[in-house]
Amino acid sequence: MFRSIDESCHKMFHNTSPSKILFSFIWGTFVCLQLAADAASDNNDKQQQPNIVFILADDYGWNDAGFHGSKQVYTPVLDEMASEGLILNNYYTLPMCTPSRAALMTVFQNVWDVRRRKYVGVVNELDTAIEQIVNKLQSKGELDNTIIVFSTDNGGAANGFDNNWGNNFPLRSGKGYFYEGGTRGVAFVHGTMFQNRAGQVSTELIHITDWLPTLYEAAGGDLRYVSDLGSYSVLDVLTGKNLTSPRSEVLVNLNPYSTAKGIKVGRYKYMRHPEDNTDGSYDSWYQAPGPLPFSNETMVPNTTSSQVYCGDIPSNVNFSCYSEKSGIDECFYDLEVDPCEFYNLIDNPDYDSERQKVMDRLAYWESIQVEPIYPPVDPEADPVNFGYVWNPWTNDPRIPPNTVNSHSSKCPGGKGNTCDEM
Ligand SMILES: [Ca+2]
Repeated sequence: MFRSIDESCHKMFHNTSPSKILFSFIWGTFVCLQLAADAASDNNDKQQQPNIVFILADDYGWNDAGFHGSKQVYTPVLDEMASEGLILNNYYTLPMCTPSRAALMTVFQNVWDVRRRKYVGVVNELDTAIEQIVNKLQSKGELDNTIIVFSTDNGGAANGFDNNWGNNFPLRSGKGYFYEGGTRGVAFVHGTMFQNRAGQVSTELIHITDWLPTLYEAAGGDLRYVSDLGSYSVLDVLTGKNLTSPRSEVLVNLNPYSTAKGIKVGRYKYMRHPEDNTDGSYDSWYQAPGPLPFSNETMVPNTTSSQVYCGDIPSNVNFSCYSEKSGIDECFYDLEVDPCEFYNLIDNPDYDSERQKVMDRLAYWESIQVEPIYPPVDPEADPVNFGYVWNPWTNDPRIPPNTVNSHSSKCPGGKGNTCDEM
């Protein structure tokens, strides 16, 4: 893994201009991209542009980081970087799409422990790999001119879902669901550009789609070129220039092939069929299995402001996402007072007007929704025709050139199989 960084990104560390982005997909391989040629051409004063290292961790759970108070996962490097940088505590990803349905497993507690321990071990390897990236940047004198972004791609797959043992506790549910455990993600930024906010925790709303304009601006790009994406540059929030996020809402999902939908507007969140295409059996709260901690390692001492506290799971409330009034599986939460989604307010008349505002925003997004392109399965695309390599195979105008729509055969409407490759 380390060698591949060294080889593929050799140029990055020996050339200080223009800015480059290192995308690091942690469970996979490292890819180094020269992105900012456009940004460079916008930038007439030729000031030195930053390197950008974007670390996207797969299915990384809210409760799988020391800086969120995990007593089980040992991430000293991430914790140190997060404490030197700015923790993004109101950050949303997508829930991702339909995972394969595995039969419900009936296993004993010690099997859970073993699997959770394996997961924790992988996270610790991730932590070590990131230390190597940072050390390499430092040894090349590039660290001061580097922006490091750490983000999960969706919530952790908890309690055996997707055969995985991430953890989002106390957030509800996890990957594949619209609940907070599936969408509220782990993230921080690190770098001298953010030194005015070093050691702080941001509660401003940020979405994973905001990285493109944000990093484009950070690299000196002109935002007019990326203004029509439905996303926002939050660079001023990260640098401290303007602490108010331009974003006020997050569209969680609008599944055009079902009635599943979700939106968060300000402090309120509405969902209909938040289980989306899953079988709905992982919609609860899952404590990290096994002892706390697994080892004698010294955990990060003070993470009060970046943790979510909800107390014990209430025993006397109705957890279902269901409206008696409408007879529909729908729910409405006030995340500011109820970040763990215990109390469904969908039928509470005190929230009628707030709920209507949220529904109006959802209706707006539905009105401008574009039909997704899911061409029928084309056997000509089979890699067997191209020496077992995915390759462009068609001039179909619906498919952008030089793309490989490897998902089309697996995700026609998201039913059934997994289409989550990262
Ligand atoms: Ca993922």
